[in-house]
Amino acid sequence: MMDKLTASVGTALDRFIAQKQEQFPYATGELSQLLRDIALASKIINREINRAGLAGIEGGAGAENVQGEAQQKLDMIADIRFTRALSKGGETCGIISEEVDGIIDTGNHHAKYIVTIDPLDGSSNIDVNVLVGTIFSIYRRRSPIGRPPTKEDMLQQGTEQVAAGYVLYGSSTMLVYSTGYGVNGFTYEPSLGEYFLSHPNMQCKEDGEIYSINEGGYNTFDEGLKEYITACKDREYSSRYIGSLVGDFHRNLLKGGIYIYPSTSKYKTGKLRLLYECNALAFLAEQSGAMATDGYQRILDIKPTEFHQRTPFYVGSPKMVEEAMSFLQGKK
Ligand code: AHM
Ligand code: MG
Repeated sequence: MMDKLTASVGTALDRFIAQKQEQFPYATGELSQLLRDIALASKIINREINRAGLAGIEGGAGAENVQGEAQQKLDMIADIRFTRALSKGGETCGIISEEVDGIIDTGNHHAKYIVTIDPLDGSSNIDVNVLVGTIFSIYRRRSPIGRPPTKEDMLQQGTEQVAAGYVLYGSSTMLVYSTGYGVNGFTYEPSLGEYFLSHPNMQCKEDGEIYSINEGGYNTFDEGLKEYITACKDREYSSRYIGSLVGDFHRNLLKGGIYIYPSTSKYKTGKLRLLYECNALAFLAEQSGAMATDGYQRILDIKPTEFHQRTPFYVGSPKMVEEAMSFLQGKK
């Protein structure tokens, strides 16, 4: 496919985006600009995260987000930075953010695109200096150009994504994204202030030996899932759980494995959000040969009804996801 043909390691992100645009003669450059806006905002967040302890901006801000979870200061900073970058960039007409209840109207009513975003996922990990991430999806608006974004623009099925990605603020910072022609990963070089292609055409292994799940909820898991976990233990698979979705997903993408956030007694429909966590990662998963379901159906086929709706999430190497689903559904 297009992305796979020209990608060469070391290419700067800006150049890579420009090359991709040239391969599509009718492309207007708006999506390219939007991706650049996200990359720029991520660089600013990266700077804030790296100096979080020093700047005394670590820790809770004393407020709660729309889902009643303690908001970290950096959550809010990330939300503001991304909203500002997307608004000023001019290509996005509406945003759904984890940190905000309703639609964020950027005022760019002539813009074509919608963005759903978790500006800082895994933010409870900041206090303990563990990696965090940003997750985003991009859709084309459904409503006519020139008007404010609508609910229908925002509640699109995952199959409608035109691009999706994440930024991993880890031991190095990476931007991983797809426009539907494979998945490419870029590593940030802070002294140059630029992302460079380091992981072209990322492919998830068909099978793996790592399972990632918060086993604290084990007693409330469905019986079938308990049996799957037991099967993983019987085979002495490795258990790895960072508690930062982007990090757990990224590791499994590189090494093979499965990540599960199931239905528990605390989170009956799972904890993760369809619009700005699961759909983006499901898109990347499928683009890399991995699989993403809610245990019963494909994540990308779920028709969203609410902005902040949650779903159980089974994602990773296809053989592992299929087996976990068989156990869950009592077929094994
Ligand atoms: P957040 O968006 O409020 O940060 O929550 C999402 C995070 C994921 O990154 C992670 O996989 C999960 O919550 C961990 O939850 P738990 O502590 O219940 O295992
Ligand atoms: Mg979050």
